[in-house]
Amino acid sequence: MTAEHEYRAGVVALLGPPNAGKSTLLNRLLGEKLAIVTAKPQTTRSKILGVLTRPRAQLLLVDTPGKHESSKRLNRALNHAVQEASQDCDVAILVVDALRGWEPAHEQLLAHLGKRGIAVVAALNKIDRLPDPDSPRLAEADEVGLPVFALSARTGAGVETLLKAVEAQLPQSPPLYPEDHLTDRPVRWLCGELVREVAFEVLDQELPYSIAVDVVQYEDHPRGGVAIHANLLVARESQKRIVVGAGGRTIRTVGTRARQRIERFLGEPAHLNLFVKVDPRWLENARRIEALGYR
Ligand SMILES: Nc1nc2c(ncn2[C@@H]2O[C@H](COP(=O)(O)OP(=O)(O)OP(=O)(O)O)[C@@H](O)[C@H]2O)c(=O)[nH]1
Ligand SMILES: [Mg+2]
Repeated sequence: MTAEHEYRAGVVALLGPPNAGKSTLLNRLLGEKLAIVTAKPQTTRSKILGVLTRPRAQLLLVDTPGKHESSKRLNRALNHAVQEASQDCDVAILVVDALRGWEPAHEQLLAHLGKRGIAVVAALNKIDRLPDPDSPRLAEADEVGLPVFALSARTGAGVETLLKAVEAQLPQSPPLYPEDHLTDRPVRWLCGELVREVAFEVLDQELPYSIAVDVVQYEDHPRGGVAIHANLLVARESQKRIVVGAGGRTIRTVGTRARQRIERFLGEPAHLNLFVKVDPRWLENARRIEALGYR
């Protein structure tokens, strides 16, 4: 058997600035929805590992939060997740928004990865939004000598080419997870993420970034399916009023939609109870941040 027929496996980190499309690309690569995606930056708050098993290679894909400048404790936790991911990976995919181009965050990430000798490729994402799809501009990544892959995480165009290139960079290894393994995240946590996703959608412009979902109970329901009790944590009383809405209308909409999404995800009935709680210090409270899985 020649070397090129050996199986490969390793960790592939998706890195880049907020809103570049890392989570969309993760979901596209997996063909499943693991990470939540919204039009707002700072959507992803913790590392998520998704397992993609292919005929010749297994990719352990790590989605990360966008890289941030601020020193708020939550942002420090986010950046810590980025740092960890970029230390522990075999290949890094730097995700670039084709409309925004190469940004300082890419430069910082690249410097960090370069020091560790990690293989890096650039994914020029959102080419479906370029006026002229034949002329994706990624001069900077080209100049720093990275292989560049123009693609659209939304449509899937160009994604297979990227995958092949990434596979080729992985170390030879047998698969590291069983073939049917999808993620290291508990289903309970993923359900909380679906609630957070719906809250982002329903509250749209009004939503404070300082919202978190804490799944406090997740168990079999006596009449079948699962019973989930989750708290939506906000920082202030005024934010609670927004999330609850007039006569509780907003939180009911969130609850209904989230339940439907959870049922689709689980493939069984869900009984979802949502409560809105004011917890003024959660943003600054490291223990809570850790308890909520953001580290
Ligand atoms: N048109 C288009 N939109 C995309 C594409 N990929 C992502 N988006 C959109 O870009 C926005 C951000 O996508 P995310 O996947 O949440 O970005 P992210 O890099 O994970 O963002 P953070 O988690 O906040 O760092 C969402 O509105 C996506 O629907 C793409 O290929 N084409
Ligand atoms: Mg994300």
